Amino acid sequence: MKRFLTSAIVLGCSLLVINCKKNDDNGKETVIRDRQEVFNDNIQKIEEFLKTNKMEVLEDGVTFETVANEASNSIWKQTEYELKSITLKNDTYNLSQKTGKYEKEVDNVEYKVYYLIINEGGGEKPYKHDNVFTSYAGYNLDKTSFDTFPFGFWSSYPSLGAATEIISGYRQILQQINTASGVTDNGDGTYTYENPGRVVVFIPSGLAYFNTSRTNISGYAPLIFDIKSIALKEVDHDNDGILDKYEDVNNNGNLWDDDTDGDGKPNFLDLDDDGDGYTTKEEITYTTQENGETVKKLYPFDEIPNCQGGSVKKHLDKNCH
Ligand SMILES: [Ca+2]
Ligand SMILES: [Ca+2]
Ligand SMILES: [Ca+2]
Ligand SMILES: [Ca+2]
Repeated sequence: MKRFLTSAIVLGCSLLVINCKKNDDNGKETVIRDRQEVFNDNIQKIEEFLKTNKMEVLEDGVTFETVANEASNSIWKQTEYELKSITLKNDTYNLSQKTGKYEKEVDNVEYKVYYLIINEGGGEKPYKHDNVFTSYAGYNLDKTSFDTFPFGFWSSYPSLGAATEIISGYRQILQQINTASGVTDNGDGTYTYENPGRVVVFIPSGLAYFNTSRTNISGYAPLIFDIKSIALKEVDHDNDGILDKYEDVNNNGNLWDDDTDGDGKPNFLDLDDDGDGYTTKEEITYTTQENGETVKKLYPFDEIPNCQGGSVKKHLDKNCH
């Protein structure tokens, strides 16, 4: 049984794992190395690390110790936890100060990410846009710890209110493990959780801070995280009454490419999805009688009607409202 504090959820940009955006207009230019070249260099260092270190799993965090190249107890060769890898793309979008629109980071690299599942977790796997409560310990490849956050924090993709956006590699690996099986509100500002998912992941810098250095982290450095996944919340980013998961109109797993009215704001961030001048929330509201009074309600997603003669739900069809 583990405890965490709710007060830990409100955080500024001092927390290392958070993907704080650099100020665009400070006039300083950084020489940026080629992303593919940096990845090639990073993955070589990561694989060398895996082959020449063993790992011990502690209750909170891990320790590494140098062993002979490809020794049977190296992370590369050991069999206690399966060493897995996955190919991930950088899915970071930034709000452009020039156009006022979200634009995807230009990055075509296919990143190989190594990870070991320490515990599957007894809860659910998060959807990419869910808010997730996680805790972590973070290490550099020189085995120094750059940061730990044992109490945990809420993250969001993209950032929403007090829940901050985290680096792409951290966020995406959460989809490989489950949250805790149960979280109990103790009523005193603390919660208790059981059987959280836990993963140790080796993240190339292109899915972390890339050229930006941070306290205890150098530019272009790959990072190691030991992460516990504790809880998730489904999100309605634009608070229009439709959960993010229902705003993937073309059903391709990517919410950024669904922009029904073509105004540059994807539906999950657009208050008026079809651009007819009536907000989505207004369009999915109906009135009914309850105890002799007229009340307003929102249709559950499945029950939102089409326009007469239409083929899509009315909030996506500008021919009616
Ligand atoms: Ca929504
Ligand atoms: Ca889509
Ligand atoms: Ca739109
Ligand atoms: Ca509308």
